[in-house]
Amino acid sequence: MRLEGFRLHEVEMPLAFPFETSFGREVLRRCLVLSVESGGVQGHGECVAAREPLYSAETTGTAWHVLTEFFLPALLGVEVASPEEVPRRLAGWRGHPMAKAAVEAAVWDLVGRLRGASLSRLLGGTRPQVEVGVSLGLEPTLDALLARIEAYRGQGYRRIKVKVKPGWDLEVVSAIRARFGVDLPLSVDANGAYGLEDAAHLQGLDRHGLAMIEQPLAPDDLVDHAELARRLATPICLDESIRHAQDARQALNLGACRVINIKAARVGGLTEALRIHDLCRARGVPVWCGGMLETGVGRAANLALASLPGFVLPSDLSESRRYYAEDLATPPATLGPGGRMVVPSGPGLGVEVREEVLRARSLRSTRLP
Ligand code: OSB
Ligand code: MG
Repeated sequence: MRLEGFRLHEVEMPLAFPFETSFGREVLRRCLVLSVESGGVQGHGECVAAREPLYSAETTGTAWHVLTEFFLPALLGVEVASPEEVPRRLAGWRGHPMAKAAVEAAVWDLVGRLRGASLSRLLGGTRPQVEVGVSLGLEPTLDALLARIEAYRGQGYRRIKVKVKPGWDLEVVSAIRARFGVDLPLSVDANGAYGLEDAAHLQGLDRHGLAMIEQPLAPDDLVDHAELARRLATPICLDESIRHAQDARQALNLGACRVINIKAARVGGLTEALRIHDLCRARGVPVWCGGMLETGVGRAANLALASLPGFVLPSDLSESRRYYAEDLATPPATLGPGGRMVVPSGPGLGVEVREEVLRARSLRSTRLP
């Protein structure tokens, strides 16, 4: 298919609940929505880069820049045989994985729609439904967090993940265990807030039977993660540290983690996400699909990815209403019985973009040609 045109929107979406991590609090979420057109059919991809470079170095601004100056002009009018060709054509430009992933996602959606195949099927998904968990931000008080957990547990989420940071960790996990018992599937995510000097402190988590501790140390500290792993009984899961399949292989060889959180956006696209999935599956390493507070556009792609056979742990995929009062895509993602979410089976992403919401939330837009 020939990539005949692109349209890019920067949108601002009010979050249904503010989301706070060790690096900051989000109330309004910025992201980009990219559309690609071929033969009168459109594919859509979300760029999850945030307003500020906190989770990683990319921002909506840097993504806008590299997309409009480099990536989209290089692909405009180009004939591509398959979505895997997108990362190959963009490989000469270093970095900017979230911007690259958005282009690739839009092309996957386009290909699915042109062929009448769901993204899950194109990727090799094997499950019509996936088990999901919920990721809870830092809360002003412990009581507020416990109330949130109570509510989400009642809705059926299969695993609760709570954000932690120095000063908001051991007591929080103790209180959750005291209130909900040892059987509640529970994990913590530090977004790199600790150092190896905190190893003895983090050992205090071991008695709580956590499913995992996600990204305890800084993204670059693969060697220190391996050292920490030797000192902890709690399995380490890496998120920010894994930028591509090479990182995944080296992290596993070093013993830096036992679980990997796969985010297609963090690793430069779905093709690289598949490589990590295949590597982990071959080595018997469990993976799950991470989230970046995506709108319905990005979440539909995450659901398709999470339907692959190696995604054996509950993914960070919550219902639309957990994130947005008014989502960008329809139908909204909802939780079914047993804490499962249905993987869209329609062509491509299997959801439709609500153009009126996209336009209403748009801060700026551009098109090529
Ligand atoms: O570290 O997994 C993370 C959200 C924004 C940035 C980083 C992370 C997260 C989440 C939210 O944990 C997961 C979700 O989308 O529900
Ligand atoms: Mg994380």
